[in-house]
Amino acid sequence: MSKLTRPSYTRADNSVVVATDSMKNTVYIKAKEHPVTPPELFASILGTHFVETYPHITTANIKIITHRWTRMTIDGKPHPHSFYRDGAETRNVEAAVRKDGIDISSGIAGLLVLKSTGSQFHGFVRDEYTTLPEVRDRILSTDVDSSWNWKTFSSLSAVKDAIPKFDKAWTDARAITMKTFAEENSPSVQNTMYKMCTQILAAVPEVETVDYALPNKHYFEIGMFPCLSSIIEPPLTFSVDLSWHKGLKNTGKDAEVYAPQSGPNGLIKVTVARSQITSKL
Ligand code: AZA
Repeated sequence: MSKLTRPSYTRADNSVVVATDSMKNTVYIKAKEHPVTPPELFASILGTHFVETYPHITTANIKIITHRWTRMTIDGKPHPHSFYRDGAETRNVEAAVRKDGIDISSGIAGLLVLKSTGSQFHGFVRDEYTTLPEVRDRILSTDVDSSWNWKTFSSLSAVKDAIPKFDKAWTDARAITMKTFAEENSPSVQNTMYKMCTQILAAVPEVETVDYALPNKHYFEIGMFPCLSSIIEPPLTFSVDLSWHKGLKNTGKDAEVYAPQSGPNGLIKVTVARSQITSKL
């Protein structure tokens, strides 16, 4: 909390509070008066309003979440006024607007992806805590949460100068994420997410750092349950396959039926900064 708004928390001095209800009204009015896209621009307009209107407000933190409304295709033609919610994916923007500059982070969240092959994970530490088998072919699935953090903008007018760059960066980051996920024979989530970061840094020169947070959403063939085997005393050879039913084979090369694992699963994170990899770009 800033020094100037601290008395509202410590001494119940509401004279420094801009009511949350007024904030809500401000969002509606600014949305009527200004463009709301790209979200980076609208976040900067809103934040600038707060720091310019209230001398004691030093930073306005704005978060915008954009949901996917995709136009319906009816009888092969785009419908003029009907849309559907196209998945849980969102485009997110966070702006910290100060009197002397604007920091913007743009991102994608909730993009659920799965590939049925073209992913491996082996060579990792094996010790008395390890049950995960080494695999050279696995299902890879994750819920993409990615953000790219822009160099500080000096003012709202610097954000306005950059308007065309925001949609392009989002399109590029989304395409890079999907293409790398789809085409690469991934040796690990760690390495694949690093490659995504370096490509986004190369595609968007105004971005300084890129973050990914990817949960590992495991799908195991029925017959391979490391989580179950871990509760059985060694040797860890316990398996529940389908052979009990007329000798059905569903492991290794015969695997066709897989079950998603409800967790807990790993969450793998990375931040790559341009300054760390400049020589490689
Ligand atoms: N990285 C992966 O790609 N897969 C995994 C990991 C990991 O660190 N841990 N379990 N499965």
